[in-house]
Amino acid sequence: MGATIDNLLSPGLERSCDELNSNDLTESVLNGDASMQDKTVELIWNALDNFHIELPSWGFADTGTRFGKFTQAAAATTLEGKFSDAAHVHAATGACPTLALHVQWDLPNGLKDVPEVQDLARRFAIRAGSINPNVFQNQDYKYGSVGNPDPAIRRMAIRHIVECIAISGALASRDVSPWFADGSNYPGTQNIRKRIGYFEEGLAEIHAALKPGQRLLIEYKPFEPAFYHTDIADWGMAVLLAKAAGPQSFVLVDTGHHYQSQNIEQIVAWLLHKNMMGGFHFNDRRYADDDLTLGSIDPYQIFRIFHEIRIFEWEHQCSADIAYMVDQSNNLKVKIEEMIQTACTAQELYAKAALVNHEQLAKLQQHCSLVDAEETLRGAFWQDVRPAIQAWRKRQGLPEDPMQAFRTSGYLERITSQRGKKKRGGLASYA
Ligand SMILES: [Mn+2]
Repeated sequence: MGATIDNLLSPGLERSCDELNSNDLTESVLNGDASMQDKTVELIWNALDNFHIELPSWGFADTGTRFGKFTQAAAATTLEGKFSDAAHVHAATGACPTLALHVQWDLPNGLKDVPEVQDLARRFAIRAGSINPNVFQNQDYKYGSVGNPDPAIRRMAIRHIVECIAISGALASRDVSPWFADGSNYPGTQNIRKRIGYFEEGLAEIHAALKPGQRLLIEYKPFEPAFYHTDIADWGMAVLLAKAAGPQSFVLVDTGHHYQSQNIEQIVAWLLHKNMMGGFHFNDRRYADDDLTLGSIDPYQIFRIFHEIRIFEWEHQCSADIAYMVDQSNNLKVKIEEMIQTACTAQELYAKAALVNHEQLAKLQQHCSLVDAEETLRGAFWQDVRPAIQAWRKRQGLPEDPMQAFRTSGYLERITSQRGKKKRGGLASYA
């Protein structure tokens, strides 16, 4: 562990807002301040060199709302299609080298499907990412999975997640991230404490199956589909269960899984402080778990989360071991375009967070210079990082405009025609 806040501080530092604002990239360019511009570009490039965000395989398939779904001719119907689509997003952005897999949808035969996934990963140069068990879809899970009062159902759920750990091991992917829909809809219908015990027991057994280096990421959600109580409803419950499970267990923060107005970056700060921050499922929302495109509603929220991570890393002089993943469900935008938009937005917001002057901020916080501290944060957020990101892309041999490059590649037209024909053919056979 490196420098602490205290030994980074030097007394008597107070800067005016005007001085702080002179850090603005646009202004420094206008003033011909080449060194400031170079430093800003260097910060952004270093940040992007080390920033990756994992795409969800289900983001390329036809998914929808609980009221129905609007299908797209170009949506992937096979795992090969999902890998191929993900490879195009990565080729356009350079930010998405891994694909999260959902066992029930992508590996319906479990371990037997591993060779096919390995083959696809090689062919498309996209690595298998986090493995997502499914203990919420089968009819057996009507009253819960690991929290079900029926020991046979609990056993079935545990066995499934243990198999997912084996799949993850075989694919050399690191994280297994179960989400539990477990809960109840009416007061008095379930014993909440008994179910806590089932989760403690079940997760400990699951944890025991982890090999060295593997991680179990526990995701929480306050409500939906359960509307009275959810067994893992918030980050505190997730931390306690992860701690009870064992040292390779961490918490997964899905940005859509919070009550309105909850301070998510504070949760992130706590998880970092307690060394329990495992990963993110990024998405945006206006009301509940809306699964909208990252940064589409509140980009400042995502920036603030990235800032908490960056300042933690600066204080500890290390990089936090966090899996950045996308978990979105979009059925209106063109799916691949939405993923390119997501990856680019994530890069922009991460780059902005990299521009916060941590040394200056620490001093201002220590002196309770409220306006100046806040302006230090806001100043970074409002910088236009896009020219520097464009330059980074050029240096990486990536297209300078990822969306434009994708649109001119002809890929969308090709898959729309090929997959559309197959789908129409499929429907025709029922006629
Ligand atoms: Mn999620």
